[in-house]
Amino acid sequence: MSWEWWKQNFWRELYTAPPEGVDLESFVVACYYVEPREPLTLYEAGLHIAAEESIGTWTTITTLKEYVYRLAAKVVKVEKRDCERGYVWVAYPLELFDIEAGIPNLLSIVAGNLFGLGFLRNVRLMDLELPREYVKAFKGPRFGLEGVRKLQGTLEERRPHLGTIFKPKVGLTPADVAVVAYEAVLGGVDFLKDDETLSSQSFNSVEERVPRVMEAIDRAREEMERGSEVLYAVSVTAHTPRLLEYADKALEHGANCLMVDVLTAGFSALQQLAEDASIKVPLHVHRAMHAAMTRNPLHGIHMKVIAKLVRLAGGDQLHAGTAAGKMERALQDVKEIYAFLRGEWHGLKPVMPVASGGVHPGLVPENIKHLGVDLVINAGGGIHGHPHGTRAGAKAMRQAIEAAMKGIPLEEYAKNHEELAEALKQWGSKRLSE
Ligand code: RUB
Ligand code: CA
Repeated sequence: MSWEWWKQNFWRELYTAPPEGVDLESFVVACYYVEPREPLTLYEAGLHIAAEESIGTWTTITTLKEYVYRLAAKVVKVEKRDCERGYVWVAYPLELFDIEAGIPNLLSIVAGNLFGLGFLRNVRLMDLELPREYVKAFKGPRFGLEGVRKLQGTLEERRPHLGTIFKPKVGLTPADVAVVAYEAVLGGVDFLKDDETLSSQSFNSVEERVPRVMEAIDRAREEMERGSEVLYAVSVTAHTPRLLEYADKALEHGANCLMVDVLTAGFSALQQLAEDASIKVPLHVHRAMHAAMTRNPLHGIHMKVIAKLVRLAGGDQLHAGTAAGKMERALQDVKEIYAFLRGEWHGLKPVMPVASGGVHPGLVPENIKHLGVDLVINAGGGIHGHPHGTRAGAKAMRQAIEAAMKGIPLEEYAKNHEELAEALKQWGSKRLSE
């Protein structure tokens, strides 16, 4: 059988199916943006992806038996945008996956070798449709959006939660971090978190900082007679055995939330935390390193896919981008990711999105306008950079949230809210053109 014959006939047939021939209940469907190198067409590029990631390779092989054909991935749709550049949908039969092997196996197939194929100039996994049977094999978030709201007493009020990140991100002693926590809670934050580069360094170990921060939170809550919980997400990011050790230590010392950098620690580490029956606290998911995969619009993996995987793995809160802030973003994408996190998905609980990165009071109304109120609005510099310190900074953020919720322009609200007025003087405010 010549290569030419294979390519033109059998190959196409094996790796192609009409969309109506694919039952969405028994296929995983991946959408890729593809830029093939000449002379490959978009459709042929799709065939190569389907072959490489299921039962084929670069040439015909003598070991391929007929009974294996049922596992061939299928190109089900091709949509050209510009010459041979465009979108290809590849349907992978469910039997191809070891569902019990979970996310690593899923990614090795739908996001594996294909990224390195030399005849593709660029290729980006845009989205992943998973059948019910696949999703149902995962427990998903234990608390989710409503569970976190319930824990924090905002089921009725439904305002955004205000969060802060300790800054500087590393270096402060546990005693100084506790002072920052105390001030932030008095200023009105609902949520405190370690930054993504902190784990349990010599200058600030988990066992030293957790009891101090928890004590500071309790002291502040008592002073202000605040009944509802303030969560502190302790970063336990580490290689898995160490991560589990940190999680144990944090919980022993009273931690009420854990944080993991999901892309550096791995989806499996997150899932292990989520499925450990002894861990009865929400999991806050940071996405440091995501932009290496998500930022280039032509290559890599779309953040929407990462969001789906985090929901499968059991994250309760996920950094999902801002409408206005310091990190690169496309607003429409951010909105779609938020909609996915909060929407119905085969019965898995919704995830609480987190808007973070360069947020300050002047940006709060735009974030609420575009992203709604079911989220955590996080500010590090935008709180601790307030000219009158952390407590005033947190107050200014709360005032900005109140103003936005009441539909009152910030400048107007600042007339009788001095912390907000100071913050606006420092950083101004911003309206998006959209
Ligand atoms: C923000 C911060 C977070 C970023 C990450 O600090 O420390 O790590 O939110 O970005 P600051 P993303 O408020 O001082 O800018 O949330 O987009 O993953
Ligand atoms: Ca950070």
